[in-house]
Amino acid sequence: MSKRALISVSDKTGIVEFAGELVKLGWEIISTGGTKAALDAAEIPNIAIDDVTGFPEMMDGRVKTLHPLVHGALLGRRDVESHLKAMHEYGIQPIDLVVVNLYPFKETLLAGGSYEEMIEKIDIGGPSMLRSAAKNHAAVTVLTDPADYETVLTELSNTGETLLTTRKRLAAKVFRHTASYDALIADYLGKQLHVTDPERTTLTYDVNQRLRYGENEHQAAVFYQTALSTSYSIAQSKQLNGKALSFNNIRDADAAIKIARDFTAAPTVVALKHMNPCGIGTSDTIEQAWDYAFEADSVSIFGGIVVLNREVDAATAEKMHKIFLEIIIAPSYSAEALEILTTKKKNLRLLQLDFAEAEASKSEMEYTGVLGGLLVQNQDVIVENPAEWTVATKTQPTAPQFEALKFAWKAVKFVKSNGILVSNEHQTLGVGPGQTNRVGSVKIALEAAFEKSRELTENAVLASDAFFPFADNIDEIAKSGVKAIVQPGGSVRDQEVIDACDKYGIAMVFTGVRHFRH
Ligand code: 93A
Repeated sequence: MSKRALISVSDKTGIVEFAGELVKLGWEIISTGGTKAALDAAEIPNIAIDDVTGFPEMMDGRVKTLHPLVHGALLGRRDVESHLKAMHEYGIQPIDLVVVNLYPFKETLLAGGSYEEMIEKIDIGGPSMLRSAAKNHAAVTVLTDPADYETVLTELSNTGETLLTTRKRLAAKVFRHTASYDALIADYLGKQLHVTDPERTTLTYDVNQRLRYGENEHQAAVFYQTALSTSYSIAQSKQLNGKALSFNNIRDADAAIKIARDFTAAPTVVALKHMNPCGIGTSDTIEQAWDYAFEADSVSIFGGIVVLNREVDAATAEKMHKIFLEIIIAPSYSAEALEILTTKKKNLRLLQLDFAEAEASKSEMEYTGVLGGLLVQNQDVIVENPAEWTVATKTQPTAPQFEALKFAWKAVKFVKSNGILVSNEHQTLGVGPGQTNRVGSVKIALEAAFEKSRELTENAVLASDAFFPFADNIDEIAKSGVKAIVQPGGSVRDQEVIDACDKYGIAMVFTGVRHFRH
């Protein structure tokens, strides 16, 4: 009796040629509807699945291969007497080779498939056959990928059988394939519910690119992207110029676009170095916003990452071209700006990023790796209403100071803890990130602000990402001349801190929300 192969493929690439060779080697072929049509058209003899099961394909194809005469033929052990007896008793003729690739779930999704279409693209019979065949790889060869057709044909024409090592390799490939297929369906269905539950973790990742190295040259690294990510991400941005992004570039660029996402109302420029903002400027024009962000810290911006939230015009491009920047990211560039930025700068990484889905990207989960596990949380995207802030001190902030406090509070959220930030209403003046005691961060931020302008104006204010544990911070701030502070409040020593502010005539506002960033 000739050996039997079952072929049921959505992607019909190379299938006619493969089946033709199998027939030449004396195999009998069983096929499902669409696959049969393709084989018939090429005049390759084959048996309809209906003729094997004795049932028609039914329910719009939902049930076509789910039958003991198929699964018994795949799962029955050829070395166990009772299995052979069952096959004989129920007229189950073994199937030794399966070629299946699944309904194109991902492709349909990327093409904008409706919910109803997606449900129909959940393949049930295909993965079942793949799993049955893969479990029984002691006897059955299973193919999901046209790239493996040739190897199998070569082995079959050499000895009439495939090698056990080949069958094992193909079986492992099947389970990888069905696992990622199911994970994608789980992600899709999870997203339908619009829940922001960290347990709704994304399960499917595709390699975006292999990186030259990780954080340092002796570390190997890969960049994975989630299969269903929004377009507002570094993974989905379009690179117009420059070298490939490095590991550190990707992290920094990601941090920078998260800052830009919170400043959409007015033209804004964010400059970032080593995960911390070094300058944020906002104004009526993108050129003025650049000037503010640059002046905020004209030293640190060297080799930095810059995100602009409006089209880059020629005048702004001209200014940016003068200094060394690692990456520029913007929604678009005028033709002239592009010309200016790429002239003599073939290494400058220019990225185009669509801001349309910036808001939607806030519902994505945030992941941090730890040894032996993964931490998953919502992003720090709480909506805050400054009208609900409370003034804790006797001194009230003036209207311009209040505007500056709003700006400083939006910006300090992105500074590594302990994070302190000094600003006016349109630009950062000094950033104090990541010190192990808060006074240290206060000193750094104030020193940077002084270096810039010697004397702080009435409207220079200070923000702290978490409460002040002691009044010593206020003594330090008072020396600088800063007259308004914003912080979450909530320390057991709040009263001491308030009293110190009152002593110096400093206004202090409590937001009630903390923004740690580790
Ligand atoms: O709808 S199904 O889940 N039910 C089945 O019984 C079944 N059997 C095979 N999908 C099923 N298939 C899938 O049909 C295969 O995985 C393959 O992707 C596709 C091939 O169909 P056709 O030969 O009609 O083009």
